[in-house]
Formats: sequence, C-alpha cells, structure tokens
Amino acid sequence: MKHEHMASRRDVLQRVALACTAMASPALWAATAKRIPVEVWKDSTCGCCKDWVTHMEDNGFAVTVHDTGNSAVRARLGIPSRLGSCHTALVEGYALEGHVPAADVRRLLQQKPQALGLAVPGMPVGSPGMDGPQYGSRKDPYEVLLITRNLMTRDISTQTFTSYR
Ligand SMILES: [Cu+2]
Repeated sequence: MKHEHMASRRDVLQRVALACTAMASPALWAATAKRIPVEVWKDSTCGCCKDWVTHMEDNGFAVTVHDTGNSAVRARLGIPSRLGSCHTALVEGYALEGHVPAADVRRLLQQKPQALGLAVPGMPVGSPGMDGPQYGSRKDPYEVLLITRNLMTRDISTQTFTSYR
C-alpha cells in the first residue's frame, strides 16, 4: 500500500516535470501533451484551409480532414451562412467556422460556455492560415465570435470572444 502510494506520487512528479519541459517549447509540448481531436470539413483545393490545419496541428490538435466542402456540415451544425468561411470544424462538441486561432479554441475548451462554437466569418488577412508570405505582413483587424443559440426560439446570436486589432 505504502509502496503504491510512493509510485503514484513519483508518477505525478514525472508528469509535472514533463509539463514544465513541454511549456518551454511549443513543438515539444505538441509531442508530449495529449492531442485534442478536431474534425475539419473543407474543399480539397483550399490552400488557406490547409494552412489553418497546420496551425492547429502545430498547437497540439490532432486534425482529421474531410475534403467534402463545408457548406452542408455548416448548415447541419446550425451556423448561418452569414457567419460562414472556407472551412468548418468540430472539437469536443463545439463548431469552429473559419480561421479561428488555436489559442481561442483552447480558451473555449477551458471555459466551456453554453454555445454552439466560435466563428471568424470571411477570411481576414492576418488570421491563422491567412498569414502566409503572399500577404506580406498585412494584418487586418478581425473578431472571433462566440455563437450562441436561444434554446426556446433557436435564434442565433453572436458576441465578441476575442478582438484582434
Ligand atoms: Cu480560408
């Protein structure tokens, strides 16, 4: 019994040490931490979608890609097309529309608000995946929106989750 207790304590210490090492380097962090699965629906020809997938993978998400386009999935998830972008994703029951930064996805998963998910409508230059060399260092202001649905009326509303400017 006592021995078991010591072993589990050592496990905990090892895990803490691992977490500390991981925090020092994003790449190491991604390799050691448990990857959060994300499913993405996009067009096979969408380059900026691919770049967003890479951004998510670089930040510790395990991405499964479906090259089926995203309009049907977006509609099924209840996201209005006025909030639409080039790809739609699903993570732990939340919808992600467009070029949502990984940091916002992490905050969403930590805070777990009662919401449909997050959206970055359109394709703002400077957002993750829209920040390649072809855009130079251009960064347009944009907002990450939290999408909520009224349970009674089913009406969709949005509020600013993060403002990038
Ligand atoms: Cu895009």
